[in-house]
Amino acid sequence: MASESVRTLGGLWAVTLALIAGGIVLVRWMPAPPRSGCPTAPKGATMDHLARCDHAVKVTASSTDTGGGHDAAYLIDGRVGPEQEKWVSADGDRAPVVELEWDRPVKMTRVILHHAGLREEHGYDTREFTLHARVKGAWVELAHVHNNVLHLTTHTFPEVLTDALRLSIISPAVNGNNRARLFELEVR
Ligand SMILES: [Ca+2]
Repeated sequence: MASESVRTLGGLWAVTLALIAGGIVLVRWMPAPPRSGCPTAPKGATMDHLARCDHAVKVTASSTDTGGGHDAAYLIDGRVGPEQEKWVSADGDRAPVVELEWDRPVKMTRVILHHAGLREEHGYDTREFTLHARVKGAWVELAHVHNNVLHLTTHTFPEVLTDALRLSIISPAVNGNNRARLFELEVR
């Protein structure tokens, strides 16, 4: 009888240890749940700016090609690269648009776009696009760039108090490709 109790207790311990070990394996295997709209920042961020996702900013895109692990949230994670960590519009989207929205108005004087050519071939830099800010409910044009050939474009303007910024892609790529590709939408 006594030896049976010892065997039973031993079995319980074995089951308990197996459950604990299984739990540890499960916890280690499960990826960290992404924060809504902020999957990577500020971990690894190399820059801080008004549109970084930890500053109460929401990003939405008219479309995203998620096949390569791309996400619009990478536009506001405070870093450029690695290569797949960018926004790429979907193949059928003929007028790609990205909007940033703050939960309170911010003052901005500069927008810096980090185009895909910074880490990929030059042909993937955005060719033609506009920037608009929402001021008291109306969209005001900040910039309209034609025939861009730069990897990094800086757009300065008189200070605006705004709660939203819109990037509209008119011609997605220097090489004629029909998908927009950007690493970061930096706002100052
Ligand atoms: Ca980024």
